[in-house]
Amino acid sequence: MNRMSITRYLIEEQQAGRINADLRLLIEVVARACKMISIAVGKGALGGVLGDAGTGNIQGEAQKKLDVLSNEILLETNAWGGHLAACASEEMDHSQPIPDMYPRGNYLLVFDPLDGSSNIDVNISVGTIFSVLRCPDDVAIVGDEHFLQPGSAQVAAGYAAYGPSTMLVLTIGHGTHAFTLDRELGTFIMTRRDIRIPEETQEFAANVSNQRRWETPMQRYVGELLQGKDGPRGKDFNMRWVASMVADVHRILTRGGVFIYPLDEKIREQGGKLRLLYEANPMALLVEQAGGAASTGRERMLDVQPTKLHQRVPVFLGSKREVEHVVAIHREHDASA
Ligand code: AHM
Ligand code: MG
Repeated sequence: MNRMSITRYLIEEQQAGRINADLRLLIEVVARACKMISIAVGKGALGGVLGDAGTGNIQGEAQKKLDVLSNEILLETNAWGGHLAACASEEMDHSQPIPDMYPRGNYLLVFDPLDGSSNIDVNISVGTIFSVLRCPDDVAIVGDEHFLQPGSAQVAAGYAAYGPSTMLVLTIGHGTHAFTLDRELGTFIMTRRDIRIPEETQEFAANVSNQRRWETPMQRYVGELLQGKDGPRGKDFNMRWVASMVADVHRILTRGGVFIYPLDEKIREQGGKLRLLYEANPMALLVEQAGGAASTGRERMLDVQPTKLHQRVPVFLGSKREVEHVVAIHREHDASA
């Protein structure tokens, strides 16, 4: 059988001049870290990894044991290879430069080590999301400010989904490709090349329990979806919400759909629920590279200039026509306001 391992894929991309050796190593190391996290997630209660860590992160969220463990795995595996200048994470207040005893590289890695934490203890899919940026030249001490680059500057992005199978979905800016972990070999094998998200969809993902607090355009939008055939859209819509962004986005990359996490009154001050640098941006790049679209409702996601490491944004992404529809509804609303 002619199977394309992630190593072979990356070497061929390097030979084609699309990535250099350092970026190849970086992605291989992240993939290895994801395998380690996958093993820990898979052990569940038998591994003693479920439950709260008893600590909180800068976002005021209680950390789970697996949040902390996954963060440590990503930091440790990436510390010594010489490919990184610094890491930043959902679980750390500030970015962390590579320790002085190790060689320093030219890339910045930012990640959500275990996304969908509320699903850990109930045995539902969770994932790891990551984004790679270039460290600006001539930086002596790397700090949070160097991570504040728009999503269009990402040189690679991806996620690992820890579901019935473990998958790694990756883009280096040349299409979005999916790899499935062969557990016997311990190798990620390409199982979908050049994923294309259908442009039209009849499926949406939203936490509709927040509907009454959403901004007016989104109340209207979802209201119209729920009216189905009898409403202005003239067709029925199905709804799915895993509450693990990785799992919801993976479904959309597989069969289309639109994912929405709008601004609501409860989170207005924070600017949204999902974080720009390590949730929205990597997913936006993967989705755009698969022919979909990603927006804040008012701006292309990848054009947003970040001002804070843990900045939050409203998120609308997935099938292109549906995201365009969401953007049009925001535009009409803002024009009439
Ligand atoms: P987390 O990174 O702390 O797990 O939070 C992000 C998660 C996303 O995976 C998911 O889309 C969303 O939060 C679910 O939010 P809610 O619980 O409000 O439905
Ligand atoms: Mg998250």
